[in-house]
Amino acid sequence: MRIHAEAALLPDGWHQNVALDLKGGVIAAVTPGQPARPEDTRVQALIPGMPNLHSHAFQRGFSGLTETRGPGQDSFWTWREMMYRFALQLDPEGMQAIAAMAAVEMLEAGYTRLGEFHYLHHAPDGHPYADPAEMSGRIIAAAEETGIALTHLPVFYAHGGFGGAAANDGQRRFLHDLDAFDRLMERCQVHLTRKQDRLGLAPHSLRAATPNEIRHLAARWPGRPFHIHIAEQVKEVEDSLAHSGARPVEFLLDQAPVGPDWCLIHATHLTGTEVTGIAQSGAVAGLCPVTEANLGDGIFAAPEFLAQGGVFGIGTDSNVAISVAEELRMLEYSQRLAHLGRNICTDAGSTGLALFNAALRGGAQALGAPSPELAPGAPADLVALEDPMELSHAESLLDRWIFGHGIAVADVWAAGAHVVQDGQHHQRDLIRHAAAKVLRKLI
Ligand code: NGQ
Ligand code: ZN
Repeated sequence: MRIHAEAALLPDGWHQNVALDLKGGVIAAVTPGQPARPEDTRVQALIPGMPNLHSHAFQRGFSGLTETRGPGQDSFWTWREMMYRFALQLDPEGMQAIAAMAAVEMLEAGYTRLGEFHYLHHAPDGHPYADPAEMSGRIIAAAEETGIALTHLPVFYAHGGFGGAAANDGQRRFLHDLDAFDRLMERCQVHLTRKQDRLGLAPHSLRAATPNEIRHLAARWPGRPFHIHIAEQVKEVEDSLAHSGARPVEFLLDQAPVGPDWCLIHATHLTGTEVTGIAQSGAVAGLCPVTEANLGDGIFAAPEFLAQGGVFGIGTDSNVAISVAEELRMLEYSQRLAHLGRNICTDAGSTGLALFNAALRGGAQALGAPSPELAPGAPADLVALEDPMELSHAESLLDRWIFGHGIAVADVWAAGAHVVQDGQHHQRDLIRHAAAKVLRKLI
């Protein structure tokens, strides 16, 4: 089939009147300067699909339901208590229904690959399911149902604090030792059958995994996407200093073989030396600006990191909101508020374009995925934006989408399948109905 775009964002920038031939889920040819043919699917502006490098899909289930003040001072840690209560109720069917809803919303937002950092492994009583990858299988089924590409990241979670402290009861569904985790990984490989899917892994954090365990996992599964939450909260930095005398990122860089396969999720609280250390390691900073704002985490050192060639991507994390534009806007606006300046996340030219291109590249690196680009041989993961004002000024389109009014995702192709049309996923009603049924029971 052939798509005709009035404008398309190719690797070297915007081009007019671009014809794209798709074949077998892949872009076969890209030809600028072509008139539209009657049989073409016509769109205004075509861009590559964005990777969502960090999500906990189940948390979509309580989006907007933790915004009420509790008895004391609310924080990340009081939010986590509520999140654990929700997590303890979810069965495999509920997991699949909510994950599918989240995936529909991700595709409708312009994300075409999901990096699912998945730790809700066991039955509510803490015992493994007959298939230890039962819950992973539900995430994989949700991705297959909706068409989104998946990099599945089973989480290794063994402890409740620095130094191998015992886990608490609210964490009982998350826990493995290294042998059991090995079996989980092997079962995940059996569940993953689509060619676009990948398997990585994720020690949850320095609170949940010891340096020995992290090193063991990195050696056992080399070359796979390797994610870890790090330095998100001030308390985490203080606990790390109390335990080892080192800050979390300082400690990790010293103790583990951090490199380009790694993705450091949040990396919010950094010294200048830590910023340089991450940039030089080649690891991706996994930024989740909307969730980080929602949870009161802090502001990432973006200008310093970018000036040193640091690579970043974006994730929807808690899925409190699911939007490519909002993540990139929050990333830039938090910098403007902190530094009292404008157009901070770019050296020159369009801020929207700089943010978008950087997040595409970093997201794909973090998820072990082919580079998302409108070029022959790339996966046909495509997003069409529509401008109701028909300004046909492509150079400003990403800025207007991210910072302005009215630009919307109209169409999405995932591995060549036209899964979103007129802004709606083709299975939206069915999937919404199933998720609504689960949530009415749970909440
Ligand atoms: C999570 N979420 O695993 O879902 C974490 C909270 C923790 C974020 N960090 C739990 N945003 O870090 O202990
Ligand atoms: Zn997270």
